[in-house]
Amino acid sequence: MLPLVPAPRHLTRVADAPGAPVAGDVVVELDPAIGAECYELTTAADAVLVRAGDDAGMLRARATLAQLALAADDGRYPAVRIVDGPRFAYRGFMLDVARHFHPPRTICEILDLMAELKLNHLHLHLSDDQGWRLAIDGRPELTGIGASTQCQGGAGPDGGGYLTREDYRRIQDHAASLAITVVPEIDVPGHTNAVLVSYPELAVDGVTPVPYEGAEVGFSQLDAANEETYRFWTEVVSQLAADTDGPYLHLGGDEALEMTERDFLTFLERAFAIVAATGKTPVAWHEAGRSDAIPAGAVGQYWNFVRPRTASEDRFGIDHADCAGGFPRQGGRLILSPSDAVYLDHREAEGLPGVAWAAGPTPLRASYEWEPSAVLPDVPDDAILGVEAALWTEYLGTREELLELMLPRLAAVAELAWSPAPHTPRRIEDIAPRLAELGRDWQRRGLPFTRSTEVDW
Ligand code: TNX
Repeated sequence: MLPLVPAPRHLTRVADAPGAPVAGDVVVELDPAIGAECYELTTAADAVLVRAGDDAGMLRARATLAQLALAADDGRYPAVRIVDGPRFAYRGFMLDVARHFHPPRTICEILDLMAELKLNHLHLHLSDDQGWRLAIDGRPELTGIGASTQCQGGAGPDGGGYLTREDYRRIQDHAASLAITVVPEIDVPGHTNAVLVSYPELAVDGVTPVPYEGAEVGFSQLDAANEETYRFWTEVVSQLAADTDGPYLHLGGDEALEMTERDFLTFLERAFAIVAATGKTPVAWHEAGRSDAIPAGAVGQYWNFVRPRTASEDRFGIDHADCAGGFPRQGGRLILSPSDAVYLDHREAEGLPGVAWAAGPTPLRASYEWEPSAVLPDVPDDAILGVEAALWTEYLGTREELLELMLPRLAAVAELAWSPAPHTPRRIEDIAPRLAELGRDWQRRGLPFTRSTEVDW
């Protein structure tokens, strides 16, 4: 056991260990010089000392203490001294509540799991062709007909659902208590069939489409030439910006595959500006990097492969690295979500649930053994804001289905986003014993997870 670091006099003593067994004191100190989300943790026979840069750092230390408690077999923490902090400022998880609606209690449970893994941004995909999921004042049809549908497939009840403004408030409050920022996404100009069903005047031909509950993408669009489209977008964005604590507002921008390039770029220029005018930082999927009107500081989210497909390799002739590069070239940054590594709706292996459109199944190994700084060689390291895993829910209708696909791969992604860049390539063997430890805890708690073959559970 290490000796307890002598406690400076200005420390506060709190009686309870943060959610873990310790016989003596937990001593905590905040010191901004330690850095955002950073902490120093010392455990000894009967006491714990935590020094943290901010409240988030305190919570990250608590997550580490909870993990140390898992490793302790005599009810005590092992003696350690840990000096720790994140590699990436943005470590995210995206949940699609549009294809299948998932209620606030599931979202809050996911927030708890994220905090255990030191993830700090929850991106909620709140609208898509199959449903609109957030109440907007003055736009009742969005949560009427627009929210009444969802994708077919997956277990769970039929029909959609949506978050009230109060639900959204409560989710953000719970997130804030865990030092997690919520990033809301309303996906435009494509992925908008549910909007067009609700407000057909926004469709190019003004014809009301039929509600859509399939799993295809790329067929819908808002009318870029209609002023009504921008009035709609301004109303939605104004409320969402006012209700959102965090700095980001995600506007989608992906897969508007039947829109002309001119309409796409016209729309994006206006949509970006409307978001920026609220003071929020716009975020968009990397196709939006084709725009030359990206506001300074905006963030792109890269979803193509760990090795970006070139124009000649891509089905639609898109040079994905070049597209994504539009953000850093205009003073913005990038979040990396390579689909063949961190799209967790992909099955881990043949025969398991999940899709496989990216590069076939996505084993645990593929989620862990990639290096963020190597994905887009032309993008400087300081333009990489972070990493985000994504869970699309075309076929995931229940909490159990979500968890089974999230775990254990989310833990592997969380570790690569937190830990320092390795000197040698990451190997799944390095993390496997720690995942097994988490797995024993998930099992005790009755959480569904995939028994990946790379881990000796
Ligand atoms: C791609 S890549 C999507 C989603 C789908 C997902 C299914 C991107 C930004 N969008 O619309 O749900 O694949 O894996």
